[in-house]
Amino acid sequence: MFDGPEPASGGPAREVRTTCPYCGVGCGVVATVTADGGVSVRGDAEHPANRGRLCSKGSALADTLVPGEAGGRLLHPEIGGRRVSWDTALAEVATRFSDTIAKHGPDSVAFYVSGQLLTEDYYVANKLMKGFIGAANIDTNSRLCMASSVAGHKRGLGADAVPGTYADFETAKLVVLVGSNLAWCHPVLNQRLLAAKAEHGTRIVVVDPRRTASVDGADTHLALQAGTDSVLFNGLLVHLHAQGHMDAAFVADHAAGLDEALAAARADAPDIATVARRCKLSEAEVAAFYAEVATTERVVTVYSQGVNQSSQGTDTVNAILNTHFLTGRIGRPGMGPFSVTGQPNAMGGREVGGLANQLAAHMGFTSDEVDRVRRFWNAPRVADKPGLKAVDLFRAIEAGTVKAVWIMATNPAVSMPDAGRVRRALARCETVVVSDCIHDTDTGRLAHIRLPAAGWSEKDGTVTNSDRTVSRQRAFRAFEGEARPDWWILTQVARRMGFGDAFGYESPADVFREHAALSAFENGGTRAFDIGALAGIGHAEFETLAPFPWPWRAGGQPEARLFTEKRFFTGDGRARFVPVTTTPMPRALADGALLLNSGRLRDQWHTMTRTGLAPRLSAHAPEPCLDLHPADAAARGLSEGGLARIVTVAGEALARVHVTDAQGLGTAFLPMHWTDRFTEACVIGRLVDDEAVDPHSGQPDLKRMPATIHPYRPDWTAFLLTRRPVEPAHGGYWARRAVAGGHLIEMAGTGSVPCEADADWLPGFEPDGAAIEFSDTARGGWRKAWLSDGRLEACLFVTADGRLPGRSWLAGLLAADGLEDGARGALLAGRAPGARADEGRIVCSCFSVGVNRLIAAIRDGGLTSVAEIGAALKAGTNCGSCVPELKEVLRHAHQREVA
Ligand SMILES: Nc1nc2c(c(=O)[nH]1)N[C@H]1C(S)=C(S)[C@@H](COP(=O)(O)OP(=O)(O)OC[C@H]3O[C@@H](n4cnc5c(=O)[nH]c(N)nc54)[C@H](O)[C@@H]3O)O[C@H]1N2
Ligand SMILES: Nc1nc2c(c(=O)[nH]1)N[C@H]1C(S)=C(S)[C@@H](COP(=O)(O)OP(=O)(O)OC[C@H]3O[C@@H](n4cnc5c(=O)[nH]c(N)nc54)[C@H](O)[C@@H]3O)O[C@H]1N2
Ligand code: SF4
Ligand SMILES: [Mo]
Repeated sequence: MFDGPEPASGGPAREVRTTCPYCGVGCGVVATVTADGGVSVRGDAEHPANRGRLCSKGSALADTLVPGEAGGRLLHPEIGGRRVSWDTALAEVATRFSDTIAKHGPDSVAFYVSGQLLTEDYYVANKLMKGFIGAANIDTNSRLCMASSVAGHKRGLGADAVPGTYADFETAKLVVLVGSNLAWCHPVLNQRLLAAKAEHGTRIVVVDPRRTASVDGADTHLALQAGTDSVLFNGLLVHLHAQGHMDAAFVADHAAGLDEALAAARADAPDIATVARRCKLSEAEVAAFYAEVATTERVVTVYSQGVNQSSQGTDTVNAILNTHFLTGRIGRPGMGPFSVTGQPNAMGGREVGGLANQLAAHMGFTSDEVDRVRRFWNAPRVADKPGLKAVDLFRAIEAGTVKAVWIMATNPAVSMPDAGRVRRALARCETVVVSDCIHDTDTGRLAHIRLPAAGWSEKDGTVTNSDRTVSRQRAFRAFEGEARPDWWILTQVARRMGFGDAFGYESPADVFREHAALSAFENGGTRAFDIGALAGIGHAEFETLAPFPWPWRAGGQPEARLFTEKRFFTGDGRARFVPVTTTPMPRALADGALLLNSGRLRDQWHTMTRTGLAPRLSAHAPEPCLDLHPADAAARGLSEGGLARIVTVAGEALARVHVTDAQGLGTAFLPMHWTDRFTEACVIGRLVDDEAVDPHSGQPDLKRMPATIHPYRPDWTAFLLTRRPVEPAHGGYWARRAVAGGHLIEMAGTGSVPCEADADWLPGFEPDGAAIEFSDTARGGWRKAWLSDGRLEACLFVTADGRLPGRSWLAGLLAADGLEDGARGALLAGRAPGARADEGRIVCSCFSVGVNRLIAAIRDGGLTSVAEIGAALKAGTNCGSCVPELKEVLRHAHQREVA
């Protein structure tokens, strides 16, 4: 058995340098482990990505390291829900896969993996499937994330390579954020950008249908109609060309295809008036943007999911690249197209070939490449054609042609479009294996075999961030329970399938060395990804490996910037202009329907399996909220804080309503994070269908789903504070979040007020201790609290008139060891005598400052700026992620005063 890291046992505190497991910024983290095993984290001042900074999620990393079952960890392998030994589980996986292949051929099995695997895990998974099983049915959640950028890069640059480095954000004069909410999704990079702006006035333009937190730091917001980015950039190409802003030497000597691209752009976006009309912007806005780009040499165009997650994502990427080729703004400091990657190792996955249409080390499926990889791996049957992309893969599972699937480090029952179909497909699949660190995930519930994976702090290997910097993730805690790293699990299964000779790895360093060697194998400068300098790296060197950007060719130096010589990875070395024609909306929008957009919140990570454990991260957005424009809300009889039912052709959901003019008219926004584990069905994947995918990248269109929205009018509302999680079953609305010491569950329903005798509305809810209760006949409800050994075990407040006390004080009691004098008597009133007002929703998660306290301080203290708020309450003075919201609160508090 592989033992892994040493547990902390006595001795002085030690510090370990590692990398944050969340976003693609890839910040360096220094973890300090004390003698008793306690962990604290700080930003690594020596890491080139963050130079000491961390955002709210990175700062709260230690809070998510909750040991054992309380942390929700999957601690042991399971078959059919019963604990088994590793040996039994590994043998079962190997046998089931081998048998299926023997009966139905290699294409009847599949892996669905993730940008949250380490490069070493990813390499082994890809090698096993494409080299030894002999099919290319391994795809990754990067299909939902970066696939359009990959395809766009390959068409334009000849290789999937981000040209620049983060330093370009600081040396640019103009940074254009297209479909990227950098402030929430890449917060440390955003902080670097804002620091540069403060220093030398970098101009920032945000192109996004919503007014996001990123707009707060920007000079201009182009709130264009969703899906019209390609019109905007086609128009820009036409404008730059017409106004003589072409770098003629670059275009003549280093690019190809301008005429065709220009012709297509002219047909799509002949003039500013047409662009303005199609994008629903004013002509003045478009003209000003074009003039600024035309007259600024150092322009960085940053793009992310607003571009990628679209049925024309690849074309939009190329429309952006085209403008950089025309002006020769690439391969030079402070300029270039810049795809910011989402997951910590989205890039690593692309390097090893984790997508079904790649082979390995930036190679595809030409016969030369297949032959090269076959010789390097000494593999019997390397796949010679692409495999199924995510949407098709799950459809094949549904159709029964894929009979065994192994899902690693991703939660497709939530994150895939048409997640209802994905769940049905998995429910009927003969063999579903799920490797995850968390026990109870929506996907894990559908598994036959569950394998406990080592998580961040226990795993060891490398990740690559958005600017191609490879960093080490290092282990500093012992494996939880029997959890083991993914590369080890895969290696063990490969050996049991009879491929032991090719899977002799005993450590991540063994895998990394081979990966580095393959990247250089018969490369000769033809493939961008080459880290041949590390092909002979020893264990000790791997331990101390400092962050470096690729390529790092044998005998050379790491190259932070690509294309400095203006040579691209196309056969003739020229960059390729690609003609782009904007396609119509992929789905018809019926009368009264809104376009449902989806994306991320500041403090949650995807399906919340880890960030959902941290009370301080869950306080920022306690419930799933649907953002609506005031006019759209009014037209539907919806108001702030009410509940909405969202209906699409794929499914339904319930969410809390947030009315805001940041949301464009005719559109709505729902966060992607909530799962069945945290709410009564507000799973984003159940609302978005899988009909619209990009023809080049296979990336689904996730941000433009027609939806009708109706009020949900409950007859009763309630909340429950409890030490143990509960999943209500009353058929109405509920949402759970972590609070210190337990869980807070908000509920609402129709019909008669549930009474205590209704046993099944709170299945499994059996609090310890003695109860005190109060029947609130005036409000048609009741309140009850359970106390044991002088501490609060649970309390339940139910009302028919919608009025309930604030939750902060009661939640605080759950965290406390015992009740203070007077608290017991005040319990069922829900508020301590003389206590200060309820904190309300938490805005600053670093110092737990809520919206109610902010408003009171602004009013009572006459505060007028974020700096004054910081001085008075500390809010906004640590990671700074909440500054845009502090400004919003200031604005609203003052507006209300005026009104
Ligand atoms: N806090 C947090 N940070 C994260 C993550 C997380 O879960 N939580 N996940 C990480 C991952 S994997 C990823 S991929 C990144 C994603 O990072 P982002 O791409 O920045 O995040 P999203 O919120 O998905 O989408 C960005 C924006 O696209 C806009 N948009 C929608 N449609 C259009 C359109 O047609 N045109 C334009 N121009 N914009 C449009 C949306 O309004 C949204 O504001 O974030 C990473 N960082
Ligand atoms: N509608 C809509 N849908 C979307 C998006 C959107 O914007 N809108 N965004 C899409 C994008 S960009 C992405 S990246 C996806 C993300 O979607 P998912 O990949 O499904 O989301 P996660 O919650 O990050 O799932 C990761 C899982 O891996 C587990 N895990 C973490 N570390 C490890 C490890 O080391 N080993 C193993 N075996 N397991 C581990 C976690 O506990 C968690 O269960 O969602 C996509 N879906
Ligand atoms: S910016 Fe991204 S990588 Fe850096 S601390 Fe925050 S989540 Fe982690
Ligand atoms: Mo992503």
